[in-house]
Amino acid sequence: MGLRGSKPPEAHVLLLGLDNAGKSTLLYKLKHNASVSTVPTIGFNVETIDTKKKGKNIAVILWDVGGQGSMREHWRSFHPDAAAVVFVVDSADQERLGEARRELEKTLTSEPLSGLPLILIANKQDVHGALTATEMKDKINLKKVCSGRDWFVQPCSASTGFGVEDAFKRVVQMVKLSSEPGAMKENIKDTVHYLKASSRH
Ligand code: G3D
Ligand code: MG
Repeated sequence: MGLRGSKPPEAHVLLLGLDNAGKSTLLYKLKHNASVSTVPTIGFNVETIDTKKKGKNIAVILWDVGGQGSMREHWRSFHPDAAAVVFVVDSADQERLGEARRELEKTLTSEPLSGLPLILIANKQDVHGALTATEMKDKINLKKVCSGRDWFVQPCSASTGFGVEDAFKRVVQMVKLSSEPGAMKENIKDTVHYLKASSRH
């Protein structure tokens, strides 16, 4: 709404991670402060949250692209406009930690994401036996994986809400605002079109 040019700058944030990590739960907790029962995401969920950064209005657009294998190839299509990467890990699922780490490394080697800040969400802290944020950071060897970029590990429970606001504040603090806010790039539009079409089936 409003006059062209009066729109606040937009920051596109990719919410990535393996399936079942808690991305969709986190997104809806953040947006609606609600526990929505999630189904495995086919296609994507996107939500805009209006907030302020250094006293200026900005719109944070969170893209929750499905984490399942077949969807992962589409992550790449969302990269060019990204201002930050939020990578969600299930801290209680140590069996898949190696897989999560490999996926994270693969994601971060993507050229359009080079130098972007990474916020790692050590999710499901409410589950007994979950790795702490520090344990997670060490097991993933985050310092090495994230060399050349800002990074932060946030303990969180998307179910209870613990750490959710802090995670968002950290994202806002760390996002790099594009000098050209506004329109999505063509390839993102194409991807959105594709995903909408495929989720109808
Ligand atoms: P995804 O979008 O990353 O694939 P979802 O993951 O948000 O769909 O969550 C997958 C499952 O993990 C869901 O359970 C969800 O309720 C649960 N979950 C997400 N975050 C947390 C958390 O912080 N703590 C706990 N205990 N569970 C969480 P179901 O049973 O619906 O599959
Ligand atoms: Mg999901």
